[in-house]
Amino acid sequence: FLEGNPTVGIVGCPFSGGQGRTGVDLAPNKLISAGLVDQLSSLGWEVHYNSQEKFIDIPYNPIPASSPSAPENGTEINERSGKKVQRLPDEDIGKMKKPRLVSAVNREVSKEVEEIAKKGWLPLTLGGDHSLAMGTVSGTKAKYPDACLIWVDAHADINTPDTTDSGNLHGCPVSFLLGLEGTDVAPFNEWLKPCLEPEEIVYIGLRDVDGPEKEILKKHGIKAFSMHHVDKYGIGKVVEMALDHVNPDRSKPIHLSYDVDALDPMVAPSTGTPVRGGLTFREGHYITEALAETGCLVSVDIMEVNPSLLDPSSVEKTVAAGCSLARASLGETLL
Ligand code: NNH
Ligand code: MN
Ligand code: MN
Ligand code: MN
Repeated sequence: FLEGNPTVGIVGCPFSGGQGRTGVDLAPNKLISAGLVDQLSSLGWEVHYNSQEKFIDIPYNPIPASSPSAPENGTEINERSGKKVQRLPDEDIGKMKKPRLVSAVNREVSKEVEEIAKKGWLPLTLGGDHSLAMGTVSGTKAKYPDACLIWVDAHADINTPDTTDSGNLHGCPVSFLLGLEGTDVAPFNEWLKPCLEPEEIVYIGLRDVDGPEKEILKKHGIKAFSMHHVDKYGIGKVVEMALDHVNPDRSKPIHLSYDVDALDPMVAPSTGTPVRGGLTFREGHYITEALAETGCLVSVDIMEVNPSLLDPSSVEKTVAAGCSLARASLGETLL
């Protein structure tokens, strides 16, 4: 599906507004500092890398209005970009936290991913938290309307604004992409149109799914392979069954959205919501290798690395895992 020389457009998204912990916004720079650009070039890819500024300067408040560092008139200097930015208020809407910020950032991400995909390149989005998949998947779908989605995660991220307990939008992107009941809300409905059908998504790695999410999966007949299935069938069979479900002829473009918390916390400890009993290093990488092997991968997300959590060796492990998942997705281990 890609055109010309194999080219990857890296979209670094230093964004943490879809959940409660800071630090996940540091991941793109960490992954890049770890040498990802050179690593992908060595695999024979032409690599383009965005400036992250446009995401940093979006004018909703990562700093709470009550913060002493927010001056009277609401303007402040953004530490990251050095630019003066106006902070607009971003009150909860219903249970949703930071809805305007999450929406505005994803709108930019969606445009950028769409633009890269339309050049015939592969967008590789480095999160940031997983709310960013609203942008990445809708951007991919704008170029490839028949793309299927493989969601690798401990969580289903399919809460709606009504079912979410936490109010964190990183737990909700899939419901918005599907257009489930309760997602046709401002500000998201100003730009994000439902673009995914229930039979176009498949999950791998689930082990921490909320009650209402289980109901939604059942109601819409959404295919999910949990860790129980990985144990029962082995990862090789699980990936084959997953592909048979969303891409039986291996003829459709594939978007891979990879939350590193799918990996066991021993493999990827520095992430916001680790859950025991996850994918081994090999199982986690096997998925990316098998997808690379199909030749159908057109877009990849690496999400939820949080370099501010735990000790330096945990951070290094997690960043290294993020880089190697990206490399394996782009064919590193194919012979
Ligand atoms: N299901 C929970 C929620 O809606 C947790 C989601 N957390 C994640 N998802 N890390 O990948 O908030
Ligand atoms: Mn996730
Ligand atoms: Mn997760
Ligand atoms: Mn429909």
